[in-house]
Amino acid sequence: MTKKKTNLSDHAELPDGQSYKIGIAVARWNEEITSALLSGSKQTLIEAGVKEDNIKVIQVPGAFELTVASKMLLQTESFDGIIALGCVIKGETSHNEYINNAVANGLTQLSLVSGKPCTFGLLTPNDMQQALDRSGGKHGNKGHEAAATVLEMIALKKSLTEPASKIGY
Ligand code: DLZ
Repeated sequence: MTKKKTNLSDHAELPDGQSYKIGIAVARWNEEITSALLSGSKQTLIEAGVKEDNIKVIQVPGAFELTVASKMLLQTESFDGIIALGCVIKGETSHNEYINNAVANGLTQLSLVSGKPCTFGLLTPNDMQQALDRSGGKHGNKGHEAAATVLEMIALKKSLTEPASKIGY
C-alpha cells in the first residue's frame, strides 16, 4: 500500500545547488513563525550547496506584500527562483482568505510570466498551534519544503533548457 504523502521533503532528494541564485521574501507579520520558516529554508539551501552569497533575503510587512517583493527580486537580480514565506492566521473576519488567495494567485502569475519558480511558503493555519506545528513542529518545517521545491523546479528547468554536453560528436 502506498504511503499517503504529507510532507514534500520526505520524498525529495536535493539537487546540487552550487550554481543557483535564490531570493527569499519573508513577511514580518507573525515573526516568531516566519523566522522559523526562514531558518528552515536557508538550512535546506545551504545543505544543497547553494552559496550564502547567492541567497538574498528581503523582509516585507505582511504576507500581502510577498508577491510584489518577489517581483522586485526578479527584476533587480538574476535569481533562478524565489521562495515566499509568511503566515496568515485565521481570525474573526475573512481577511485570511483574501490575503492567501491573493498571494497564491500572485505567485502563480509571477512564476508563469517570469518562467521562474516562485514557491508558496505561506502558512494558512486556523490557529497559532497549527502554525507552530508547521514551522519546526510535528508537521515539519514548510520553509524547508518551499526551499526543496524551488531547488527541484530550478533543476527541472535547467534539465530542459541546458542540453547535456555531448562527447565525441
Ligand atoms: C492585516 C493583516 C492581518 C489582519 N493579518 C495578517 C496575518 O495574519 N499575516 C500576515 O502576514 N499579514 C497580515 N496582515 C497584513 C497584510 O498582509 C498586509 O501587510 C496589510 O494588509 C498591508 O497591505
